[in-house]
Amino acid sequence: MANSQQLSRGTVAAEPEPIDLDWSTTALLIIDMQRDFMEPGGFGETLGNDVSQLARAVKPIAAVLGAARAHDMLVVHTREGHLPDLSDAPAAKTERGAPSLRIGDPGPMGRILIRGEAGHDIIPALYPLDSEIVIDKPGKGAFYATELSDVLQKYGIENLLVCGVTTEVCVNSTVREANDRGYRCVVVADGCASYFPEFHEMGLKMIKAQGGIFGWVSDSAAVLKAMTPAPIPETSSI
Ligand code: C5J
Repeated sequence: MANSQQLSRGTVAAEPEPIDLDWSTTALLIIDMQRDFMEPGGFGETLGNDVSQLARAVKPIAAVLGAARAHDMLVVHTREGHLPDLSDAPAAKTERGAPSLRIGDPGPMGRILIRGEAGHDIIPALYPLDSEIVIDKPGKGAFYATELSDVLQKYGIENLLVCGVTTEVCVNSTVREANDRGYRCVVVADGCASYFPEFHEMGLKMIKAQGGIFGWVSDSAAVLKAMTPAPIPETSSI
């Protein structure tokens, strides 16, 4: 719920430069915080990744999510995954590489990366409220073959705070798509993670280089500070 101390705008410390945001036209976009990427036995692990690398993003995202909810900000969660008949999964994706299980194969959390299976769902710590929007996407970018553009236009969104996994894949793909569509993207660095720490670092550098070629990079502390009203100074009665 909104509270009387709410700020309508805030300046977020970011690189390459601070950015002033109107919270009423800003949405929080949380990318693919799904069990399939975060937990053993899911898609991420079938690709040979150490899924524990992603856990560090959960607390910072939870903090930003709490602030976004307190500001009545639009919150959009995405989930990567495919229809049970795999009709939206190109062979170029399903046949690639040599994973221990392929997309659609049965695994410990249900069929790998398939909508409706336990592994496809968002982790309990960041579970969407009924009032929040969940976008199911077949690709890496959240705009491809989804209703995300329509949703953001409907709510008058101009700015996106972006968190999620993985930094260099679905977060980067989505930020690039959003940038081309005219959205100002502020990526929350500690609210993103990769199975490869060096890719996380480079993924963020690619976004903020060249004067912010795709967007801005900040962190959860700076975002929370920008969303918190400064204390009112005490006035002396003398
Ligand atoms: C990947 C994603 N890494 N959500 N998906 O395949 O980044």
